[in-house]
Amino acid sequence: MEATFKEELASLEDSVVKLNFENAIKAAREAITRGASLIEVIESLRSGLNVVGDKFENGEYFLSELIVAGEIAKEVMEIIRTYMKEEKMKYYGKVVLATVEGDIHDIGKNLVNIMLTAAGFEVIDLGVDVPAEKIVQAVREHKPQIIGLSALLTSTMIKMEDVIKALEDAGLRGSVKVIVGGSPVTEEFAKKIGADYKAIDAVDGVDKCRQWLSG
Ligand code: B1M
Repeated sequence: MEATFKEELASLEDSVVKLNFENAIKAAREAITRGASLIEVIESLRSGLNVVGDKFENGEYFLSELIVAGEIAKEVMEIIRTYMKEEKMKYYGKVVLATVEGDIHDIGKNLVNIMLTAAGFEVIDLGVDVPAEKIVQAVREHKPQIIGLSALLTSTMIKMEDVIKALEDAGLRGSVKVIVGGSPVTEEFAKKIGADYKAIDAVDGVDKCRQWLSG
């Protein structure tokens, strides 16, 4: 009997944990073909990556394994991108996205980019390891309504505050909403640094951006 999409999702998660590149890609494709939503695929990928992260933390995996997991995630995201329906019936506005200075994790940010673009936003993605001054410069140049900041390290999330301060110093804070995301970032931290919102995940982030620009 053919595997169901739930079994394929479980296989995707397991293949990410076991760093089996080919199986992970196959399972992601099969899961979608058999009816899994793209959000479910993202969640299985994320669960698998979380286990890889735990294994890295407890010394079972090393940096090389973390790198392979990142490569698998990129390939799965390419599949997601090809299936993502572009519903650009409405143009919502511009979002500048960046992973903050010192941090090179971009899987979550890139997912947010794919989903914002599909939802009808123009995204200016500044990439990873982006200093506050570069973000301020991008706000001057592109005049976005929203800035989305990502950080995956407890040592770099503090750079989000630098961005907000730099925007204030440049007299630009009032012109943009700032949304922050990434696993170490809490709602309390977001409030403390003066961000407008902490996104739980990409879906939540896109919903908030839509809500802000729909009014
Ligand atoms: Co690194 N890493 N890593 N890593 N890595 C973590 C984050 C870690 C938690 C692993 C662990 O120890 N458990 C740990 C951080 C510990 C800490 O700070 N407390 C860690 C470490 C220590 C490191 C290095 C320091 C390792 C070393 O060199 N010794 C190093 C740091 C390099 C640097 O940045 N300067 C490093 C490097 C790497 C790789 C390059 C090998 C690779 C990244 C590849 C890449 O991104 N291109 C990597 C990976 C893959 C991970 C894990 C395994 C997976 C991260 C990921 O992509 N998650 C990670 C373990 C974990 O997260 N549990 C780990 C999936 C992704 C979809 O989730 O990014 O949270 P996330 O995004 C979500 C939401 O948070 C939200 O939406 C997304 C989708 O739903 N979101 C937003 C995120 N940003 C948003 C912005 C928004 C809205 C929503 O704005 C609108």
